[in-house]
Amino acid sequence: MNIGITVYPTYGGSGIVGSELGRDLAARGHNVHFISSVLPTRVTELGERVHFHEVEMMSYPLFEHQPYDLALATKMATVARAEKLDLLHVHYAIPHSISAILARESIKEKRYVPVITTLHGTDITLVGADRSYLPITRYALQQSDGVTAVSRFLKKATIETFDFDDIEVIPNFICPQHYRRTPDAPLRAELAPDGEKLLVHVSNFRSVKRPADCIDILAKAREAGENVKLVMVGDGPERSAVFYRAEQSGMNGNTIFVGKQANISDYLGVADIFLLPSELESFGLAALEAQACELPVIATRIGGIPEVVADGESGYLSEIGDVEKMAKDTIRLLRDDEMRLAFGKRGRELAVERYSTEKIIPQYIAFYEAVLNKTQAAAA
Ligand code: GMT
Repeated sequence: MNIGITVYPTYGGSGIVGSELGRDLAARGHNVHFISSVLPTRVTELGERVHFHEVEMMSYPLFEHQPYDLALATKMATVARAEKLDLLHVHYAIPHSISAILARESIKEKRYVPVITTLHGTDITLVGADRSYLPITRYALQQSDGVTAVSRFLKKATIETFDFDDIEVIPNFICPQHYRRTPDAPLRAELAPDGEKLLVHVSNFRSVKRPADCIDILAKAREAGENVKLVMVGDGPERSAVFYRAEQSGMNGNTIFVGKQANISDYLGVADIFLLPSELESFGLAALEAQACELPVIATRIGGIPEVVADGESGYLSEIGDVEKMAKDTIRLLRDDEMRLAFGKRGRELAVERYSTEKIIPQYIAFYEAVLNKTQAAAA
């Protein structure tokens, strides 16, 4: 197949999923065309089967905001015709699915290019549900030729908010060869030179991730006598607030901010426990990546997280903001090596059994085929 993929190209779960899906499809012999403003972060190599088409935008003084959606639609239509795309697969509904639908409609006399929209989370729960976007998001869902969601939770939220239920749940995935434990890597000694245990948090430091809760968990663990450090991976609007919290609670000497990292698995592979105290998470890709690296996960019981983290088996779930319980669970796992390792092993088992690329990518391919058959039958 010739597949067009659009994602938000910077850091963020939906961009990672769309990029890794494209890479995997190319490895399976499909031709993948990324259409985006810049090369998506995880697409490091272009090649015979992986192409990149940059969305160009003219700047004009009349525009207070650049109409990216239109420039994207134009690029999608141009690429669809030139590269004979079989379908356009967009990640994150706003505005990608509307741009794709515009592109499809603008060229449909010449070639009908079905649009598949994958919902990731805030495109439904936060942004899409806002009155300013709700009607157009519902229209985008209705007009897409196929819609997938990354969790059962997100499907349910979409039905409730948009009264739209023709949705296939295809969960996020990891490559088990890439995400694995590497406890003897030199990075472990660099981060924990005195044999400390390592907690790790990975996010884009937005307020929904509640990254400052990680500092509170660390502080409580250290108060309880644990020789432990916290590694904060990523960057975003909350970073200075988190830094301040670390300073205020005297934790700055035990917290290492490493910023954005291209290879998250380097950090997950050498750590001991993963912290994800989010307020909102439709799937929790970071938790899945951590489990694949055999890290027990301390997270909140929200959104799609209970579908990914088995409470009491591969981690512990708590209510939002309950740092007391999260710290207690963290301390229990820090003190009991056998239990921590068993949780890690169970997490890896779940990640590989349920969410490996081998299992999930064929589900996308089958979905593409079903949508193509449906649209071809409708045209005949
Ligand atoms: O969080 C967002 O605003 C969007 C999105 C992103 O691009 O990071 O995150 C969502 O998609 C991820 C990949 O499917 C999920 O793992 C995240 O749970 C989800 N974030 C939220 O629902 C807050």
